[in-house]
Amino acid sequence: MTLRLSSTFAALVLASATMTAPVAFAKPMTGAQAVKMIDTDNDGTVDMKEIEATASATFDRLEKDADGTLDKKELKGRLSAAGLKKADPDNDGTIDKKEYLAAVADRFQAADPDNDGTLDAKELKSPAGKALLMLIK
Ligand SMILES: [Ca+2]
Ligand SMILES: [Ca+2]
Ligand SMILES: [Ca+2]
Ligand SMILES: [Ca+2]
Repeated sequence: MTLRLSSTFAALVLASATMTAPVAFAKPMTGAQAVKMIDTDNDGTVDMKEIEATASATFDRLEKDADGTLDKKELKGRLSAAGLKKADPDNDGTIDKKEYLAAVADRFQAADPDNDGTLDAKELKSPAGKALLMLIK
């Protein structure tokens, strides 16, 4: 009984700690944090394969109504109207996974001015890098 009570208490403390934490989450991610999140092989940079894995998981997470495409509502805050138009070559008003990954690849290229096929923390912190992160995080 006592044990149960104290674990309930612990859960409450944990919950309130989490409630005060969002300030940290609300801050924009630093390049280094972004690398850490995406860099599954831990070499300190993110390559297209790692980005694609993250993007693919994000697509599935955003795709709430499971119709196979992301619509304007599902993409809210990630793509501007102009960005959506550009990412939608078949012009059906929604982004399927192929279109999404193509848009991600586009932004990856834009964020990789030294063209070495990987993005380091500095490149991810650039405006193009941020645009990429906004699309896939
Ligand atoms: Ca890596
Ligand atoms: Ca959908
Ligand atoms: Ca489309
Ligand atoms: Ca690079």
